[in-house]
Amino acid sequence: MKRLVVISNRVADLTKTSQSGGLAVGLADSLRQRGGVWLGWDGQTANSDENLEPQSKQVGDVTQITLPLTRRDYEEYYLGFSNSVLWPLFHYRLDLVEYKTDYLEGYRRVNARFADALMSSLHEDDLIWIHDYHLIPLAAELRQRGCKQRIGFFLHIPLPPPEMLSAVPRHRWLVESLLQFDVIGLQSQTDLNNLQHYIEQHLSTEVSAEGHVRWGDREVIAGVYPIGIDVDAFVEMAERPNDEVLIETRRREILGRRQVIGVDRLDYSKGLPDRLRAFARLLELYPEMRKSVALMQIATPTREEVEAYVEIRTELEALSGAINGRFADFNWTPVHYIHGTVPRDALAALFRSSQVGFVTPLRDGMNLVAKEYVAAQSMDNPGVLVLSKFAGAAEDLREALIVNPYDVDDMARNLCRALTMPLDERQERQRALLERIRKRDNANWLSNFLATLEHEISPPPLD
Ligand code: ADQ
Repeated sequence: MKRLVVISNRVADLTKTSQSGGLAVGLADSLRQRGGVWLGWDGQTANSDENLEPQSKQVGDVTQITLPLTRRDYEEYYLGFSNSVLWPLFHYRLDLVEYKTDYLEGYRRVNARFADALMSSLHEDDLIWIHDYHLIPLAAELRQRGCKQRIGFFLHIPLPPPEMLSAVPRHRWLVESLLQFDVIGLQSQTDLNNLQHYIEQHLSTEVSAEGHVRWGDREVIAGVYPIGIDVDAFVEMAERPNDEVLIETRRREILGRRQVIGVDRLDYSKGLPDRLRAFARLLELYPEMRKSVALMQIATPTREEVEAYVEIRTELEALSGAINGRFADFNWTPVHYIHGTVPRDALAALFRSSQVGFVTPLRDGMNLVAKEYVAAQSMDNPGVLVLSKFAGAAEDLREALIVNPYDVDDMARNLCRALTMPLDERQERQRALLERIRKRDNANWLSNFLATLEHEISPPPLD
């Protein structure tokens, strides 16, 4: 088995167990099995250019290499090009793009520094796997330095249609950089179609039905590898009693109240304002629902130095206050808004005790919360997933109630349908959804991607 070299913007904590969940843990397990290297930013900003040496640390068979960024790198590469240009653009939000030439320069500079730091650690037959939008030019930088190893790329976020992609200055350079990878992994068929259309329209190159692109003397494979979760670990966590959640659940049961749950990073792509409006609309359209249901929205702060994130926070606080002001009674608060993070075991228990998982992003690469909500349900009395049609997960999770996150009335009606759905229909949907998330779990994602990278085996077709 070849050694694996993973590069991502941030390096995950390699000492975490599968209970902590998430993609990082799956990748860390693969690294431990194969041995390898994980390289990324250490999360620190250095005050000067003098102290930018990579730091290397051995954790079992894995070498962890971290790099600091200067304050300027952080502003231009991370806050700037990555999160004020690529993130909004790739989430179809041209209105939020804030482009500056300095951002692009910073982005190229940091990618070049990542390449410099990596070159001396590479072995001849390593497999290199680069993650996400922060590092699109990294393969090109490595190739310029003579790297001949196979390099894969996985984009965790959506890839927009060519009409949008071409709004970013130097878009052609960006896509040509992508074609320096051997394998380009995307979350959904929509993303793959968008990439194919761009390549055909702007680079006048054909993409075969299997996703093969001939680019110069290189053969590149683009494919769909939907990311998943470690289902068993999540089921186990959700089944474990959690005293604090249990007390709240009992209280709700005594009062005959149901709970709708939303859990997200506080990001404008997650559709939170319209989600809250849809909940208010439910109370308006179906007055009998008042006092018998509440929405718990947990939103973790993120990227707070970018203006658009400050605005979304202010908007949500005002909205939840307004809804509570309008509908609350002395013994019932309709919206329970938590600006923070909840430990994963409590989260799993909260999913299990909530009758509806309300996942309504305006655009999302996949959305793992949708899969976690399904994994957490009991078969005796499962809840219902209400899912945006613009989440990558909606291509697969067809037994969810699929909604348009721009249509508040549609979301309110589907919330009502979820809250009144008979047990046998809920069980039928749950059975199908559970099978789907098991079929496309975290282990599957890893092995399919690595099979293409290592042996050029195409991913299994989506059904
Ligand atoms: P994210 O945008 O972060 O990921 P998501 O896929 O939902 O979105 O993953 C979030 C993870 O963080 C989940 O495991 C969730 O439980 C956890 N989490 C989120 N909010 C939390 C909170 N308030 N408290 C505790 N835990 C919380 C990006 C892309 C997605 C893609 C993933 C993986 O934007 O589309 O699915 O990467 O590729």
